[in-house]
Amino acid sequence: MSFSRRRLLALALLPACNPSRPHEGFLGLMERFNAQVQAGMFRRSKLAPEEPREALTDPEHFPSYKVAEDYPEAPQGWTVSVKGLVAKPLVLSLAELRKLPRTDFRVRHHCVEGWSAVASWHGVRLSDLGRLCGADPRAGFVEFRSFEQGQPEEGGPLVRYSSSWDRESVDHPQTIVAYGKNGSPLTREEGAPLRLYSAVKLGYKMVKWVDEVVYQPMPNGGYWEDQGYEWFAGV
Ligand SMILES: Nc1nc2c(c(=O)[nH]1)N[C@H]1C(S)=C(S)[C@@H](COP(=O)(O)O)O[C@H]1N2
Ligand SMILES: [Mo]
Repeated sequence: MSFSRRRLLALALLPACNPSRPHEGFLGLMERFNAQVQAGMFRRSKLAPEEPREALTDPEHFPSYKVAEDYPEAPQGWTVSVKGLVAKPLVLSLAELRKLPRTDFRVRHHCVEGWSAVASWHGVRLSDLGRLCGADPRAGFVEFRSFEQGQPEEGGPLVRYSSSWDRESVDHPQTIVAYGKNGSPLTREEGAPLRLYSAVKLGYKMVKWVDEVVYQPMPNGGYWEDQGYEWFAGV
């Protein structure tokens, strides 16, 4: 889908949504229809183009996002757990993740706010993690949870940043849990120690500061999805 069309979709959905119940009513119906159309057009084997080295965005000009007041710091002894509808739940340290097969790609990032930028990313394919933990084929969705917390409504409760994904996009060869960017370990701003990165979704689906990956039979929303952002958000 072209960038302008994606932006149109987002714009068409956002302002008209009732923020308290963004996925109900006619727009909710349209969004479910949209998600199905997008899922139907999605091809697991279709790779996003690799960008040439010259296309790399000066890292200083690659924006950095957060919903907490400060960029969160990983707790002592941080691990990521991979669980839910799986045969063998996993709890992995960064050192253990680094021992798993590594995937690298250089692709363009698209934020719903209209900017795009290029970086290279490396980490472990979700499809490899899914095989390692014996993820059940009935788990059609995966929720990624962050240890970062934000406050969607002023004065309201703190909630963890999260996003739930369709399994096909999770198992795409260009979807990884990344521990490095542009050849170096992630910085705190970039989501250290671990973040989701993918060539097939808009920026807000790629959860930074991840500590839980949960295979599920049903989808959930997410930090921005619950505020009216499109759920499928394919690129
Ligand atoms: N935990 C967390 N993950 C997040 C966000 C966030 O605010 N908190 N912002 C999202 C958005 S909107 C984008 S565009 C990308 C930006 O990644 P970057 O900050 O490394 O550029 O992270 C996504 N993941
Ligand atoms: Mo974004």
